[in-house]
Amino acid sequence: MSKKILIANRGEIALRALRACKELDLKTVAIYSSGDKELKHLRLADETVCIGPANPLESYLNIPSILSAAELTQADAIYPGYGFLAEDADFAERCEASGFIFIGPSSTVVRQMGDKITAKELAEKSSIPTVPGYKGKIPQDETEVKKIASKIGYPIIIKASAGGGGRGMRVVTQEDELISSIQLTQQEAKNAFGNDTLYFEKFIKNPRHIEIQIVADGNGNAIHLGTRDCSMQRRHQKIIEEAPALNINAESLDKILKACLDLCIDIEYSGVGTLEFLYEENEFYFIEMNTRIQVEHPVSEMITGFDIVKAQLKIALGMNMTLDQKEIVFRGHAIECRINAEDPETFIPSPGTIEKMHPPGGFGVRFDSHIYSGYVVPPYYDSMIAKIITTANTRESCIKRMLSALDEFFAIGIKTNHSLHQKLLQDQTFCENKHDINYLEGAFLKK
Ligand code: MV4
Repeated sequence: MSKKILIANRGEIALRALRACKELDLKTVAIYSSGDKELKHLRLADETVCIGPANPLESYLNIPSILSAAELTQADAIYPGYGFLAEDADFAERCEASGFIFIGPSSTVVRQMGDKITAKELAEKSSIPTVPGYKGKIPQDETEVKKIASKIGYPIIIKASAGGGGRGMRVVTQEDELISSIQLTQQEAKNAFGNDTLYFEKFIKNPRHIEIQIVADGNGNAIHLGTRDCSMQRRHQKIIEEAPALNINAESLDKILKACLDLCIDIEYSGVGTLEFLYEENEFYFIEMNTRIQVEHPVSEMITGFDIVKAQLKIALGMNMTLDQKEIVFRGHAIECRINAEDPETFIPSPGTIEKMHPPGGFGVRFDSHIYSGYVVPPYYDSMIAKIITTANTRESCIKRMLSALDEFFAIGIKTNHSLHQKLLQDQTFCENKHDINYLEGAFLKK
């Protein structure tokens, strides 16, 4: 009997997951909110269940509603995708407790990595370099705290242990701002996460954001699919990602990759995951680990030919698969442009009807999207509507191919960031691969 997967997400990643299920002869249940009746993957799924109103709090974030849909359809496993409940340890735990397979690592590992202090400690135990700082209990005594901060050296960054992805952090440049910054960050962390535990790090000023994709089976086998460079971002939203990251010190990369695999083995990691690093002056600094599939996974797939989503399903369902690093062959380069329904200058979301659209195509062009002519982009969710991925032998030819793909692609009726991508791909700093995490919001937009 073939297993049944409930896809607990929407948009392009729900479609991506559905395609992978079909290839593995798995049955599918697509859940949707009442604001999402026109989603493409609903027409392709074996069963569909409306789980609530358009408001994500009442649908895609509504755990009882999702578990009811899984009961009702007798699903075996739940695919969380990214965003929504993908890294919610309570959700993973409740799936497990209700007898459903959570397609991802164990709720224990999701919880450990969700706590950024614990994540850092686990990384250090497996010899992964982290940002120098302080992660004990922050003392009440002001002189003590000041001592700790000056030992690290200003500027420092205060982070909430329950934060991550850019939430709950504050940079402190001098001692007279330290105490008030701690109080502010603590209060914000308490309000946002119900947990006010903080830690300190040296603030890395102009790093690149490099990440490593791993795949592990929880049984002593782990492989990596190399690096991605995700430095082109605005307000913690990545805009362009590529694989592999170029101009990385080969010796330190080799060490880091090995340490990442050691971590996976040490914590019995099961599923796919991403270790995030800041990279500056030939040094890697681990910051966080994501225990989910990421938006930018296609660029790693394109340079390895390894289907990351299929691997998630196979590992979680205990299907036969081998994870052998020797079988992973890296070839060429890949770039992804995230197409958002938003104003290219103000970045204000622009939902509405896509009156007409044409996807790009051709050799080395991949279009991961749920949109079609006549589709209405709802206002309730993330504004990303498509991902264009190009693959070629070199970074330079990838950029050329992307410019051509962007020329082909159009979606009228809504505003998109199409023109921003065209500008970025012709930008000298980007073309020379000299941008860092501050470039887009800083030098580029101030031009
Ligand atoms: C930092 C940092 C500089 N120094 N930590 C932001 C998201 C979260 N994952 C960690 N982040 C940062 N941590 C130290 N010690 C700068 C950032 C940061 C950042 C990191 C990656 C990608 C984009 C970013 C944008 C602003 C700040």
